[in-house]
Amino acid sequence: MSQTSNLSPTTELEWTEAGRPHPHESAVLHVCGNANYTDDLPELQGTLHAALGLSAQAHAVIGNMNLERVRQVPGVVAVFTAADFPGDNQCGPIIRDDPILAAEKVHYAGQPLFAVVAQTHEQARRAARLADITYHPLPAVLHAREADAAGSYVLPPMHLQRGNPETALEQAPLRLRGQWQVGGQEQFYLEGQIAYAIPAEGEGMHVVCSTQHPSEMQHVIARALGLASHAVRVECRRMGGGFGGKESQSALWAGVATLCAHHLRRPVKLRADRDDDMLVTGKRHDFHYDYDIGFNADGRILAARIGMIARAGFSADLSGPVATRAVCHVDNAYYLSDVDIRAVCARTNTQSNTAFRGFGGPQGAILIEYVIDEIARQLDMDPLDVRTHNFYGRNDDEGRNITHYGQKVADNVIHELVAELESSSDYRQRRTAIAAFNATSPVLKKGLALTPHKFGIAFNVTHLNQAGALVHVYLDGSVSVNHGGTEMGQGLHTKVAQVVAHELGIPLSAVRVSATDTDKIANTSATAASTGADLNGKAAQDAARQIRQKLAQLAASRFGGMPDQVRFHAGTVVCNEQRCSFLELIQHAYLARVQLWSDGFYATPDLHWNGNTMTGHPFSYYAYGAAVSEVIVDTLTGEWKLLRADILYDAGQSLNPAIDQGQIEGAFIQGMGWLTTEELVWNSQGKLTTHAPSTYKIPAISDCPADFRVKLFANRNVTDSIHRSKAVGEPPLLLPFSVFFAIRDAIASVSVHRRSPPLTAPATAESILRAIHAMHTSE
Ligand code: MTE
Ligand code: LUZ
Ligand code: MOS
Repeated sequence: MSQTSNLSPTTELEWTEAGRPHPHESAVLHVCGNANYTDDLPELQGTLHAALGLSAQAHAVIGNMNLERVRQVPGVVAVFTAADFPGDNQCGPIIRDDPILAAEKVHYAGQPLFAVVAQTHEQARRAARLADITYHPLPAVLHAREADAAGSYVLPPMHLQRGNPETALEQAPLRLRGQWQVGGQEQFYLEGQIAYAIPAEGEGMHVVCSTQHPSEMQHVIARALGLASHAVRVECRRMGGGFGGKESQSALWAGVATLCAHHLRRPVKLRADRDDDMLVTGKRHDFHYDYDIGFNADGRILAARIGMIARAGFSADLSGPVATRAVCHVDNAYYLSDVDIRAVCARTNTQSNTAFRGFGGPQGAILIEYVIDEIARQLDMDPLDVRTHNFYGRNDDEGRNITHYGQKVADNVIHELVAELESSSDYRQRRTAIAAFNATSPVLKKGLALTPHKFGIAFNVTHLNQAGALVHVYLDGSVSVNHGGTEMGQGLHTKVAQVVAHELGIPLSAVRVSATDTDKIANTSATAASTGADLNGKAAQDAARQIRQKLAQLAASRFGGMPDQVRFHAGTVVCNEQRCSFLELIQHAYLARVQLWSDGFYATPDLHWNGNTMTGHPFSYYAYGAAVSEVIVDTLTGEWKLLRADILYDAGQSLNPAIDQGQIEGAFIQGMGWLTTEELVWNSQGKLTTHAPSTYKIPAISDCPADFRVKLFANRNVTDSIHRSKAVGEPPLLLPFSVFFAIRDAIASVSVHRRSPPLTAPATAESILRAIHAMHTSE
């Protein structure tokens, strides 16, 4: 599928386990089916299985909950409701507005009301359908604009202003106003939500679950059961994908499984089937925009007034930081001098929307790309030229390098990166060739687009930017690492192991990362915001460095010379022109009673944020990228295909170019699904009707372009990140903006005028056809 990438090892590193394209640490286990996910663990004797009973109504007071028929199903052991929590029935990650099991009222169709525990998974699922529940319906608000009109929000509105947007808008020679929207997206991790709760001694609890945030699970469970945190141990070896959907919303499943296990003192597993998973959990926020833009004849944006409505769903969950990230990404790669941005989190009677790869960043950035696409059509310019006219200034261009929230862009490479991609992708020649093709092809139309991105790296909630690690060196020279990050397929454990191997000068095969475990590292942050390797890599480096320093002192005392001149290299220790193996030094250290394990800690420096003024320095650095996509659209059916995609991504000095390439490809295809085929549909009663792969279409391998060229941009982080690398998890999700705008470009070609196709996201085949129809009818 993929072709080239610059896999050359980094030059500056003298020992290169970091920076090399090592395979994922579990690659062999993955392909052999031997990697253990939570549901693969051997079940303990006496294990019971739980299922959830879900609300049939979107908004109602719960009348009578008759669970007799549920209890009578053969195999059923117990039924639990909100009243059974000894502690706090609450899983809201920031604000406590999120019950684990609904009490008194239901706020969306699909909200869990009770849990039934049975001998088998199948029995529990069947029983859960048999409840007799009466509801006293309340008016349900299902649409974001409806909630906005009613002023119904889950959080106070946000506002950011810079310069004098009113005057700048009035004085701008040209003006563009409108509304637009992008849809939500289901995370569709292949492994669904699951928790396995095992009672431990006393009232203790050991919970194995699929979560990006073991510490948060520990806290939710401890509060729900009225226990101290030290009584609850949460463990996760790996997830079969999280994509943000297991950052906060694994808590409901962990909370319910543990509630059942607590009362029954037996192990209880709660595994969501796909329909329940999609009906219960929140998704990417759909966004609804109002924009008013002032610009000039060169296509330069002079002023912008932007309103964003994020559909939060029934509770706050992570909507606050999601909306903040959206506000901080409406600039994407462009300098916006005078802006007025408002963002609200609309309260609707639907699932509580949550983190999803990009975390509001894509929803912020795509709006300005849409605006630029509109400006280009209005001025009859190539959209790429409008883009480059609006880029942030180069780093020495004082005045055009401060973001609307006040952070200086000190690492801008977008000019060079886009120039390189424009040339390597033959953008201009292909533009001409496509125009010629379209002129002679009445039904099939091609389209082309290049879109850039700039993505801020760090949790925008400053205190979350911390991490811890433990490194243990054993007497056979093997090394065990544990850190607060979780593995969801993104290759975090591989990268952290590479950092430790590099630090100790040993081969990667000598290092193993063990399961994330709240008994090992306390008070961890979610593995999110693409910061997994930045934070945990630095923490593990800190731990490994402390061990290396002790070993260096020992080597110097044995061989002479200075400790800081001791070299650890390829399993060998070189000191004062003498050498011994790492293993010999370890054994010597043990006999000399030197500590061979250490903890490590890292807190990202120089971050601050004022939530009231929405200004500060929320990001450690920016990751840049750009993509060129070429599509072909069948104007009679609305079907289309991505023919070729060229990507250039700035991973700084990549920790692992092979893993980064996989992340870029995966994010690109996932983002393409969001903007094209993935459509969430709720019926007029507020029930999600697209709750299985039969009705919700994620991309398949056949949707990947036959010609897919992914390259890493030669760069080095100016910020002191781990080995000067840059994050890669989320930013490439913005690259398939180019697919959406290429489709729009193809549609525009059916009209001789350069008019704007009315196209919102997702651009499903139906909406593509509607846009084509509109182009014909209004000609
Ligand atoms: N890659 C895989 N294979 N599976 C995932 O669930 N999640 C993404 C990204 N890449 C994800 C993934 C998201 S939402 C984030 S925030 C990052 O990985 C988290 O990991 P990192 O910080 O270690 O990059
Ligand atoms: N901020 C952010 C967050 O930028 N990304 C996240 O994933 C996140 N999660 C929780 C709180 N703030
Ligand atoms: Mo990723 S959305 O920050 O889990």
